[in-house]
Amino acid sequence: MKPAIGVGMVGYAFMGRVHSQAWRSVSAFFDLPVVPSMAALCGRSPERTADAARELGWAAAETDWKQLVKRDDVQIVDICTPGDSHAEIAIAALAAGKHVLCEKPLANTVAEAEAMAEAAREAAERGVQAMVAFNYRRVPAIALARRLVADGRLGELRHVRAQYLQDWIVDPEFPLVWRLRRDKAGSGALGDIGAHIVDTAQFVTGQNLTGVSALTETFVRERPLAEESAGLGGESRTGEKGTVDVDDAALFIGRFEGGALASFEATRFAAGRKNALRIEINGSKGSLAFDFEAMNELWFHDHTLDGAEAGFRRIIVTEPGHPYAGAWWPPGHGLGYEHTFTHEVKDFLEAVAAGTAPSPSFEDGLRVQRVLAAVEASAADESRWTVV
Ligand code: 4PW
Repeated sequence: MKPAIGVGMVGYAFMGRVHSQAWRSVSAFFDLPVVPSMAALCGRSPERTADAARELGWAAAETDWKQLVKRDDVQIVDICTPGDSHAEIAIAALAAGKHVLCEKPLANTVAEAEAMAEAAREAAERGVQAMVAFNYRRVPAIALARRLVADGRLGELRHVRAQYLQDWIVDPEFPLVWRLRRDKAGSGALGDIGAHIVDTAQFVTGQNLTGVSALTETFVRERPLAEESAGLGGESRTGEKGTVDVDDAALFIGRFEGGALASFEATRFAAGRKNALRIEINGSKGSLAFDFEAMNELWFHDHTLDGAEAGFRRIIVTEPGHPYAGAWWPPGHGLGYEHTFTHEVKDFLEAVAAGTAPSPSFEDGLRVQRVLAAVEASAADESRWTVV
């Protein structure tokens, strides 16, 4: 019998549901040194939390996260709340000796993220681990892309082109859900989806951004108010209107440590694009391209081949030798969005069991937070805009 490790999760909306699916399924597909036991789910409403716990497979329900982090049957705290509560919960959980998995972006401000990274450093000395949930790192094709870059197959990196395109708020009558409120989410498209492409680009290249220059815009400045809990579906409206105080879109350019030039575009106004997290990288020896809307595919061009034969070829990333893929279905039987979270908790559990630092760390989350803050500062600085 493998030892069990108790998990307590805070939040049960979209992210809570997909994390629950990961905790439920991970042991069935991966041979892990520990088996997660879904000890307790925490939410504010007693009835709704109890219903969600039953539906999602949690043994108990709590209505106060401070109680959750004290429970003896909880060794891991999984934070699936909006960004405004990440710092408080994560720091308290780490202080209580619980390993922490925290949704992205790590926090709503650099100051909060710094405090979290500090708490994680201190906890690591006591053998307590912390990880930020940038799930797209665990798309097999993205992990393969990183491997190709690390193996030198792209040579010197020249260009990184990253986009995250969605369209769920094109309608001006779509309500002011928490992801569109600065007090809850910290920023708009920038923190919610821009954070993912910054992390993905830094992960795949193995390099950090050294600077950015940015442009942001809020296209729809007033929207119907929504109930606090409303998510991507815009479930409820209250009838009144409120001001949108975050960006609808963020565009920025940047430079990587190794000299590659980068462009980033994060928007929820790309009509027709549903969840198009895309990255293309061009190097001296080759290029690669990925689009989450075809998440089982990675395009690779080997520029060292004879020009007559070279060209982008499509790799179906479902072979046993590909990252994560071998644990699932026979080649060609693709994976979906939820698998990235199963891979995330698999890697996290392995690190916790081995007593090693999981990746991405809170330090990595802080690094992304600094990029987001730099984008906002650059966008606010109109003196850098050249009028034509
Ligand atoms: O993390 C992101 C979310 O906050 C997700 O990957 C997609 O965009 C789905 O919801 C938002």
